[in-house]
Amino acid sequence: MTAPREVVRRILADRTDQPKGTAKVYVPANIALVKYWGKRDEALNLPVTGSLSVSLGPLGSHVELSRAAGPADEIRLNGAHLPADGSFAKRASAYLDLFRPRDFFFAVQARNTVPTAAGFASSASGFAALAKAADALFGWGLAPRELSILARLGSGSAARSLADGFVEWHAGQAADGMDSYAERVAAEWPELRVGALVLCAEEKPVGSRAGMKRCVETCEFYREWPARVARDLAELKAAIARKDFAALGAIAEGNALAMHALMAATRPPLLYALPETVAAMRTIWAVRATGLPLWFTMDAGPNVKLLFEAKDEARVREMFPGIDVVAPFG
Ligand code: 2P0
Repeated sequence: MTAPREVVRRILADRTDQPKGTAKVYVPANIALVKYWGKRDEALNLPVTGSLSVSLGPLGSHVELSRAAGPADEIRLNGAHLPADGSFAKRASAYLDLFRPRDFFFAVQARNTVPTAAGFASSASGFAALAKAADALFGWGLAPRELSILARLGSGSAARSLADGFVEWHAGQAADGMDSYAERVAAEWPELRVGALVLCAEEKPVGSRAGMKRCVETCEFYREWPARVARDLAELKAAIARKDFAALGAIAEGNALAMHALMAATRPPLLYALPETVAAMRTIWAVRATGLPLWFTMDAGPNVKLLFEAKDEARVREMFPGIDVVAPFG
């Protein structure tokens, strides 16, 4: 097994580590249409399967990175100083350790435009922004593929947050993960809309990292998942290429429900849906039966992300007042 530090050493090769002032970057959050669920290597966040997401344009993470004055990392999130022993600061510092020069501490100012309670994950954009900011601060000039690999070492889904639009993360096969990176799918879809339906803003009892590990280890149907994902990925890419919204919606919704079926068959079971989640799904199915092309996807939590096209936005907002709507293609 290759250690994360060894991967970073291979990527950075003989690049310098002289910091240049302050680096300021932004990267979008992303939402998977075909999900990443299960790892073949936990240390390197190498996935069992590929996945395909859409980046959320203006919803994401701004990060400013520079050298800290004192002898410890200084991490601020949305203006507030984070205690060094908190879970977020510890995870960020452990990530920065992977490329920390000797006797060097980082000042990190992170600001999320993903509303924290909106049910869109911010860890993907957070770690992707840290990787991109480090590249800028040290002037490494990494290629997009190398940057995606570096981001993946922080959080798997971060590999997909370094490009706009549709992004495919290739699972890869190499033990060191050098072929496991994400890249943009060449397609535009200006009419596509993603709506966040927030049903519960509380922290979930089992995070996705622990949940996917438990699922791979105990769900007897997990062995069906790779073939399902391979089919969904092929069909989704074809649907994107011909701009077939009903197909995109059906594949994304079906893939999310298949992932949640695996979760339900995990021991002990993982059930992220709340009664409100089920009610929302039934409403979506009922209005779709009346002819409105509205679909959904869900991640490891109770909130629902609506998928629709711009022409239907007013009707969707009527049905679900208070949703946050994103146009991923501007
Ligand atoms: C996804 N999720 O494709 C899937 C769907 C959750 C459900 O990627 O352990 O936070 O850092 O690699 O990236 C969430 O998992 O997990 C996730 P790690 P990550 O968006």
